[in-house]
Amino acid sequence: MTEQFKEKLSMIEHDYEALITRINTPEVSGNGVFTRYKYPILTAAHTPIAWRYDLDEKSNPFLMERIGINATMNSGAIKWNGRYLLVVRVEGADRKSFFAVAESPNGVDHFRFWDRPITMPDDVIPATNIYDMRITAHEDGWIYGIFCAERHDDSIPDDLSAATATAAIARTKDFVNWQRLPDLKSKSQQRNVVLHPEFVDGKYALYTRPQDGFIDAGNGGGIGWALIDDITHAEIKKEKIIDFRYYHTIKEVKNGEGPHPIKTPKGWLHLAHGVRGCAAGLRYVLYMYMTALDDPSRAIATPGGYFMVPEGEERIGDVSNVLFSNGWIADEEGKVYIYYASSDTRMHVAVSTVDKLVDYCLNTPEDRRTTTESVCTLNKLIDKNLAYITNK
Ligand code: BGC
Ligand code: BMA
Repeated sequence: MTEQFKEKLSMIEHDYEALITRINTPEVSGNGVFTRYKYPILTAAHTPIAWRYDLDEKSNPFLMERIGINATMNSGAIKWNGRYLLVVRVEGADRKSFFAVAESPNGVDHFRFWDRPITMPDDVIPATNIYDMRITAHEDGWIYGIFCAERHDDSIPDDLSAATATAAIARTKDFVNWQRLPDLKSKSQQRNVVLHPEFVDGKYALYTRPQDGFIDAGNGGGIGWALIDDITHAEIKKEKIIDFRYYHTIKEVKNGEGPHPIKTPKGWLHLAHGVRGCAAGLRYVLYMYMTALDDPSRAIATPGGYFMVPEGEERIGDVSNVLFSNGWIADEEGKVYIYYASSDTRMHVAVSTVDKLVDYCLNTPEDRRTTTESVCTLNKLIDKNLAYITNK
């Protein structure tokens, strides 16, 4: 190895280690509901050097990157053997996404990728692209990953952008070896399908998102719910909408379940994304809702408006104006780590607690869907506060 090559390599390694071991710090300001952390927890630069460089001076004398990594985003999350694991959607410069595990000892920094990406077995008809895995440690003992499998829509051969979205299902015990099950059978296309962690009426339960076309949620109505007899041949026979979309709300155009809901004594806590159209394109924000403990498909709280929106640098990226979350971790002590991606580019964490999120859901006024009603809701709080201040 020449001195020059050695020096360049050691600089790359030094910068990489500095990035991985950078301490993350909570932001001081905020709305009291959650606390954002200062630095993104994963970026393309966090992917291992050995994935990007050919480290052999003979075949790579200029020590250039050979394989470009474009983004690290929409990640599933789970606490596993005391470690915080993300199953990251890594996207190469070639636009193909793949899954890779990144692990942290504390959930907020030191995220380090495992040596290799996941080799996901294909279904009978191989997909062109796979992305956005939701992880569920199910009470049947398996850890499931449900993700979107995208293929060209060959019924429209002349349109190179015509595609189909299907929910793919795989399961694992160690995040290295995955058993691929047949894709979900459904009358409509599906993205954002999530497995509920418990059996419901003795069956597997899925949050679904029926859609008219590849992009268009159309008459799909919103987040759906379906019970599945056999997860090894999953088929939606009956589907009902449990979280509807409405005109002039943050989820007018599309919505989709985030990670699987968190069980609390007061009900199931849900995190989802809502999409609306505007002159700048689609705007993706996060929102929450709660469902009943004895029936996870029955809404008991629907706080109005968004929970989180892109802020600052989060607003800019490959697909700007997007927050997307498909992973969160509720710790033993009631802390909740919300993992979210900004603008299809990088991963972040915000921290809250189960108690705060339940309080947020149960006490945030609903969206009553007109200006008049919103002002009315606002005045109620002002009246209460004015009375409180006068009586003090
Ligand atoms: C992209 C996804 C996106 C979907 C719909 C896919 O090709 O990879 O990130 O959600 O299209 O726009
Ligand atoms: C899709 C999602 C995500 C992505 C978002 C914005 O519909 O499934 O993959 O973050 O669009 O591009």
